[in-house]
Amino acid sequence: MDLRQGTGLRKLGKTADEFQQDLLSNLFYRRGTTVESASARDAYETLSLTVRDRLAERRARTAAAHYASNPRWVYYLSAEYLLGAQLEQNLLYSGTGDLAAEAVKALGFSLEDLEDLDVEPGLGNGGLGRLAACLVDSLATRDIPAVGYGIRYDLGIFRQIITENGQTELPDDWAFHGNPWEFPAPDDRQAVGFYGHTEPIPGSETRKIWVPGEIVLGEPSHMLVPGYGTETVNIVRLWSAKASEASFDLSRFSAGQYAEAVQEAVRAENISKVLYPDDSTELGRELRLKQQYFLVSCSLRDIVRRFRLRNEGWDTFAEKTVIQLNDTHPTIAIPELMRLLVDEYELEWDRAWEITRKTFAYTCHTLLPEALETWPVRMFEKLLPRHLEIIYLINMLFLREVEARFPGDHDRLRRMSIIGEEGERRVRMAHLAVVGTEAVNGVAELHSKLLRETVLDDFAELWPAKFQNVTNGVSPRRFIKIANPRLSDLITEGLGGEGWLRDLDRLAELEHLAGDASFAERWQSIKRANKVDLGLGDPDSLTDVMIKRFHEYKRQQLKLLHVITLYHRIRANPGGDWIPRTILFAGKAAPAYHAAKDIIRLIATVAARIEADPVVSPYLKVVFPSNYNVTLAERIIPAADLSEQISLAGKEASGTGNMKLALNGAITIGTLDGANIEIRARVGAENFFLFGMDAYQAAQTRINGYDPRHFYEHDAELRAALDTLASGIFGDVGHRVAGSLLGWDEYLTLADYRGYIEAQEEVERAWREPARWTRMSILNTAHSGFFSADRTVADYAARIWRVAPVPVQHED
Ligand code: GLS
Repeated sequence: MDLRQGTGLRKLGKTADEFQQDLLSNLFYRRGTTVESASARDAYETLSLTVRDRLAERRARTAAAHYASNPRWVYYLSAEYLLGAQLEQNLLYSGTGDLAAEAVKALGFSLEDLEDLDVEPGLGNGGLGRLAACLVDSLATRDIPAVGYGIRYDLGIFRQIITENGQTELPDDWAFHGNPWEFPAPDDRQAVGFYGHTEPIPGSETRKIWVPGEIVLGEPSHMLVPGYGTETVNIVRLWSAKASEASFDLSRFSAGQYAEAVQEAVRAENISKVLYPDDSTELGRELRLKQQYFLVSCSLRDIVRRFRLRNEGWDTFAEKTVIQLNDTHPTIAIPELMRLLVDEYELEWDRAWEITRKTFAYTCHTLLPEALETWPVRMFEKLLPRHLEIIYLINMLFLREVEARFPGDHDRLRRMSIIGEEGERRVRMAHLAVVGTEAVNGVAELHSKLLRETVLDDFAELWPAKFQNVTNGVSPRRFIKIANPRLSDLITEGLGGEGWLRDLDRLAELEHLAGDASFAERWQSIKRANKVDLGLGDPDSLTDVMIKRFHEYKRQQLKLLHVITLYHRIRANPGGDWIPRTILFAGKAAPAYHAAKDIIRLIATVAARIEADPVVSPYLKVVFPSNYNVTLAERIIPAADLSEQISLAGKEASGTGNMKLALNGAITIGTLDGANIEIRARVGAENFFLFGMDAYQAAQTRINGYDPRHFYEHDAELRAALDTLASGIFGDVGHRVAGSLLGWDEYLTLADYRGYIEAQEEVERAWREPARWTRMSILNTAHSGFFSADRTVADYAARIWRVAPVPVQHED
């Protein structure tokens, strides 16, 4: 199909000359400048537009194909997307990298210069947001009709600066220079209500009228999400809050009350002002709840609008629509869809409930009780009065169902209720999410199992078939092809083509090459070259990386105890045969999470002390680059030898950094937690450094009455490490961290210390045998194919979404 027919549009160029023509034309007509006066930013913007044009053309064909096939759609609702830098990805996916490199030369720039100007939209905190980005990539790659919905925060995750004083946070005005990848779509604007009251409708028991007290506009824009090796281009649609015209108070302005005149408008626009920078913890703030409802209300109206364009009856809605809730953040979508169907479209309650339940699916991303969102009933009542009424009715009918199954079991009713009655009454969003969906999944095998056995056990007993596992995955394009071009080229050569980038299981064929000395030598020299590029330490040292959010359960403090132990050992025997190590920490802590910020500060202080020590510094270097984000991860991961995945078992739902590192040939030292278990099962126990308690032992240790001092008293090296921390040489922060470990040690760090040190000794033994190490590294890559997000999406598509691909035709 030629969509240009009758539009007068020409085909976009395929040759270097034509690409250059397009670039120049964009420079003149869209950027309004000339070759002679083009700045680097002009060149960057122009190149981005030229690449985007090619994707836009595919997008038009995708939309036409979707329209023609009237498929079942996947709508992914997520409060976070960590999309990463766009230029390199879009060059790769549009196949224009070489043309672009040639063409920008004519403007006097290199592609690398321009890539440096490509700012990543930091619209997420960590793993959960990056997972959303990997899944939308794979949805497009698998030709599945899908839209990702999110919020376009003006300020993304804060920029972090690390000094010896720890972490400083600065605002991240990511779109300060504009965002060439985005298309505004003001015509699809939505109005969102908040506050107000409800009024009964005479003669109806279930329908109500909600009269909101505040109206905010949601204005969408979208980013293109191309598939790799296919024609599909899907979109992520992001909502910005805009005040309505009426909220500007002209009379106050005229009277000189400038601040008051815009007060209401500012309040409205604050909704999408900033991403809440917390991860894995509940944040009970009215503005956060407002953000959630804002996302949900705009997105559902958009979904309904798209559905109604086809003039089909509500009977086919759940057939044509599946809405995936990325964690509980968008769970208000359940009562919101009920409200739309019952109040606005006048469906009977039971029919609306049947449709709603069939439409939604919920992914849970945590086991930490403090991360399971609950909202005070009183806050809900004020902000979303109609939704609270709907939740009460859903809850009443649900508890009747439970009562019928388990008559007289009042404790069960109390446990399962959507409303928690202990202390202040609260709405339990995870319960609502389980009750209002057709499928619930965890993100790694252990996580899904623990959900069924602990956090959601009552629900799993009631509805066993509802509970599933879909193990997370990562994008092989971004995390090997783009991040590690040298290794990608070697793999492509070894496998005889690039097919592995769409079928990552094919990496298994590398197993045959693991014993080939010249292949192994090239493998090793690539790792070295990547370390040279990273430039953060001696490229011949063991590069030991712990890159992730800072959280006590992840146990950066355990890694720090290892650092201090090495420090003591080297000082005690300066002439020893020590293996030089570069230990790299990177990651952000939530600004209000003081214990995590203490750990950051302590690491920075210890790093400086080691650096200044002439005895230890030849062997041990601790580096902590600032502002860990997707872009920095893409530089660190290819250079890593050792991947630290040392959370307390039973706490990390999955982890995805663990997958990216293994894929790039880093060997994991880790506990039996999250997806580590599946990584170890695939790469082989002999290619993984295991230590520590498993989740059941950890739980039992707590039950038996854990005493961290016992370990302190019985392990001289551990005692020495903690004494050093507490000695005052690292200031108050050393005291506080040691105090928390010796006082209660929430995450059983001391209990796992000795096992961890022994596993690190095993690491060193393996490192002393380069051939063995390299073989382990190759086998890690070879057996990581399962962790492709393409497989994750295939699992969701087959078992949860039940959707089929819709191929998009090539250009004629
Ligand atoms: C998280 C989990 O903590 C990670 O283990 C998981 O890999 C990720 C994606 O499923 O989700 N949950 C969360 O709130 N932040 C995360 O990164």
